[in-house]
Amino acid sequence: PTNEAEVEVFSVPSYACQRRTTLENRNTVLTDALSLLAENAELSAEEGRGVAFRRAAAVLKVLPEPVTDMTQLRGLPCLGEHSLRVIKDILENGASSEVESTKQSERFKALKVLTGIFGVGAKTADRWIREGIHDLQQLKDSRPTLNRAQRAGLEHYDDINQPVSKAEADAIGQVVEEAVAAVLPGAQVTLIGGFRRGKLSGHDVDFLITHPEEGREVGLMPKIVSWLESQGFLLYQKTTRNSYLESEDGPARPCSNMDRFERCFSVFKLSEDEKRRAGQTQSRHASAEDGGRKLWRAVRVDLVVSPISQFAFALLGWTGSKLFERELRRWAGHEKTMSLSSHALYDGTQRTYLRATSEEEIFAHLGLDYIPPSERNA
Ligand code: 8DG
Ligand code: MN
Ligand code: MN
Repeated sequence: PTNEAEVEVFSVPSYACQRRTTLENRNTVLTDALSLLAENAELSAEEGRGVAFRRAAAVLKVLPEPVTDMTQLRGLPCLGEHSLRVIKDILENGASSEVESTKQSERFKALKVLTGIFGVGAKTADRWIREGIHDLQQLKDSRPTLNRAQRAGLEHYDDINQPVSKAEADAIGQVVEEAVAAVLPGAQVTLIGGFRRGKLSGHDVDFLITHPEEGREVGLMPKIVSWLESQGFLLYQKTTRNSYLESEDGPARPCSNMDRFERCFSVFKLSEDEKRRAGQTQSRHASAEDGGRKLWRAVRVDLVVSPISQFAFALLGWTGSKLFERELRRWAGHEKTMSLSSHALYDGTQRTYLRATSEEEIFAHLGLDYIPPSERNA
């Protein structure tokens, strides 16, 4: 649709879960700027501001053309005063002064470097910064007490901060398939997270594991982890019982099989061997040139086990994007009086749990058009 001035005017629904967001983005300059401000807010314990910037960026991601004029943004949802100011600055001056000064700021740079250590969150990074620690050398020199995750994070810092390719994700997928087949034949492995949404690289690789027979998945995670450990694939792992009660809000928790949902945060050792076996690199023999060259890399891998009865909810909940998930839950609560988690969907009006065996059914329960994973890149 066009207005009298022949300026393209776009119409966009307000919840990200009502929109189709592919990886094609005609406004990366603007969305990168807003994402950086979102990241800075999140790292500064300003979650509300972070979400506001994320929502604004997500609206720009679905526009079919690059924005060239502020009038094109009239009537669009989620664009607050602050985000509009940033966009205007970029359209008029080629850059946003706030974004540029944030990028240059010692605090932001330090927060990025320190939270780049696996196991270090914004709170720990902030404490270190207040103690005068701004980079990895200063951190190492100050000999702080680190937990096991942080020690692994520091040791494999460069690898973990290097993006994971789809080929590497697939090679790890083959190893996970092998592990699962060895400890529980019939169990199924599904790639989730960003790679399921079609991303070509990611910060980690995420897998969801289930078994078609309810209950067979109980105790599965420790077996998978033991197998991987015995084969030398794990540089670090921490398995947690599902933190359902602590982490999920609302009543979306069916009381049975609550403790069956387990997750494992790990650092995987991916060697050239696995990549080769996955058919991705030329077959080659070790040579003198390999002397001193590292023939493996560390990769962050997340594993989740769910009972088949909750599989659709887990699949939907772990495919992301994070903003898409947040918006689904907000839609459920605010528009439908329902409560959605990665375990269940509770209907507060009917006071009952709504069953689903597929993501399509969950969208239908929520009164939303089905959005496939490749269009959940909000
Ligand atoms: P990336 O790794 O390529 O950077 O992107 P991603 O795959 O989208 O991000 P992710 O950080 O690996 O998260 C994948 C999904 O998992 C995302 O939708 C959010 C979800 N997720 C967590 N932690 C938790 C949690 O504790 N509970 C639940 N239910 N979901 C979670 O990351
Ligand atoms: Mn991921
Ligand atoms: Mn993850």
